[in-house]
Amino acid sequence: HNRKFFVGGNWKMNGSTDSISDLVNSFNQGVMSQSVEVVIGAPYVYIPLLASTLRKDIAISAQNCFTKASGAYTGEISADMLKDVGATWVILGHSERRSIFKESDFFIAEKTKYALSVGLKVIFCCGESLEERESNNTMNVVERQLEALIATISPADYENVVIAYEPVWAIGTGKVASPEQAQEVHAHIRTFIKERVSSDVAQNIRIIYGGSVNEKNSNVTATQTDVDGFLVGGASLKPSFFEIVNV
Ligand code: G2H
Repeated sequence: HNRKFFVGGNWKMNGSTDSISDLVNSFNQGVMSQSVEVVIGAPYVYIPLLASTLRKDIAISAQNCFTKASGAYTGEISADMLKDVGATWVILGHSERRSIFKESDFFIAEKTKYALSVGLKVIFCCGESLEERESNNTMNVVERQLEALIATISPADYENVVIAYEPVWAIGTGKVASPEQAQEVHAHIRTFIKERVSSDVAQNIRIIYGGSVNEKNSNVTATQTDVDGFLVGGASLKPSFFEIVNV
């Protein structure tokens, strides 16, 4: 396969003009020692700051967007607006959006479809909770989340999609999934996509792992066959993020 390694940073609702400027300075001096695609997911309001200061070989992502271009949707941000201010990616379906903001599989699929239609690329997140894993429902949950996407976008769209597998029990908890646990679900996702979309899409789509990834635990997981990169939360807010970029 020729899947380019992908490392996304998800800053979540963190940062200030000062702290982000410092981080950008550090990232701008970092050396990328391998062929890798790097994307930073920033809070909406800091996207213009990144667009004007961040090195151009790191792309900018938002962490959410809505399903319409404009209109009477108080408080929402459109994919069109994100593109306008310099984002080229958007993270959709993060478990925090699913659980805290009650976003449904269908809504996330609709957001994905709309974002792709305006030319944004999408990091589509899926993953099970601890309760779901313990009741042996990991694969059912991930399949259900992907099924909504598969029913909504077309096979050609997957070229602009990266799937992030993020087990909820591993998010921000310090409990990283073992390399074997990640590989097992990633392989399952790839097979599911082969069956439900095509072998071509399955072969080419990047499936990245997220959940307590840091510069100390990323190296073994990175070598797993079906792990094509990472989505990094807490550890993307520090200069050492570049150690994961170069894993
Ligand atoms: C999972 C991840 C980034 P963290 O949410 O999306 O965050 O690395 O802090 O667990």
